[in-house]
Amino acid sequence: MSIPTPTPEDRFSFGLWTINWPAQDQFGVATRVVMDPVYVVHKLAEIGAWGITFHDDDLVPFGSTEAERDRIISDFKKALDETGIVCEMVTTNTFSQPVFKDGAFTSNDRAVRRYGLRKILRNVDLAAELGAETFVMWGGREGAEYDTSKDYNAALSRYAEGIDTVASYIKSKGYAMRIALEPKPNEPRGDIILPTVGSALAFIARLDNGDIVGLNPEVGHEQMACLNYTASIAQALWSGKLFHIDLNGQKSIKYDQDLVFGHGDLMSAFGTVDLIENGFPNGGPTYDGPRHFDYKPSRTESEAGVWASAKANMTMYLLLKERAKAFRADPEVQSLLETAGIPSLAEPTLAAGESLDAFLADRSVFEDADVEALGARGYGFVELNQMATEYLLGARL
Ligand SMILES: [Mn+2]
Repeated sequence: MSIPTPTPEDRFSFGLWTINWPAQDQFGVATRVVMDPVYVVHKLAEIGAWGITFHDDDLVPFGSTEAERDRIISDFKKALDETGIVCEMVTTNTFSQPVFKDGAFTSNDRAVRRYGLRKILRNVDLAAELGAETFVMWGGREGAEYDTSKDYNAALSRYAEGIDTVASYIKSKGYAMRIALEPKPNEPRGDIILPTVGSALAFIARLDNGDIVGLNPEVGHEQMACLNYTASIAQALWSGKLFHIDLNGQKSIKYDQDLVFGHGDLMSAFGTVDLIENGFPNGGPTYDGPRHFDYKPSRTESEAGVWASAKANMTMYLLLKERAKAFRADPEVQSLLETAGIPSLAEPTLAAGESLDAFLADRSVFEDADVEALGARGYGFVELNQMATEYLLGARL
């Protein structure tokens, strides 16, 4: 196995806030300088990336004049044109400034909610101008530290009102763009509204304009809630709502680490890439969107380390992709999948045309069933998983 080289055909994209994070944290000041976005675009092209994404404030510093904003955007567009880097997604920062300390759409202050809505709508226009097809919304400050401080019923209604308003704006403008909500359980708020993929799916089902609202699940965010990222994106796929993905690494339920993809739970990353690249074993909905990384180069890294870590994300993905393809292609694996009952799971439990009466009358199902024999069956899941691990480690080629 050699180290693969990423190309634009792989459709890897990076948030401007990821590689350009100056590495300030709760306990320390920045250890790097913020780079010019034009330089970042050129560097991304150089290392084989395909796309870039940003929050409005990553590109245009908060409080810039209209003239400054126009100049920055024009320079950025020129860099995109020169390099062929695609701006595939845009998102709005409704969490950094003091005005959003209690959230944007769910702030207890109505004037803040109205201000936040305008900031987002202005950014929708910019996203459309740059050709972005996905508009991500991560409500990092939509939440609370204390149950006494938030009327969750009203907050959910205001959240829905906000998302529906943005969605209806997108439709009214005829933009070819979809909204992707990004769940997260906590951080920066003590608890965030829409903490998991499951919560967000239930929320979207209640929206008036939910047809253009889906999800942007992030590896670390699900894992912070001790959930299985692969299973979460699988349910988003099953629901027709996997609009975008944020790949990174996380080691268990602690603060949001934003490590390089695969540098957290490697086995889970293998499962994720296997699903994205190879689809469900029995077929079904697939993901064909960008392979987007939302990681942070560790605070210990210099600029050289920033680009090394950016490359590491892409290399990890390509290595896992190669391993997952080899795993699926092995006839021995196919036979283990058969033993495990994977193909059988795709068969409907009731036969075609079988009535409930006929089912209830079939004594072989229940009354005469050999429950002991059914219980004695081995599924061979461990052998299957060991096989996957051996492929992952390169012990099998
Ligand atoms: Mn994160």
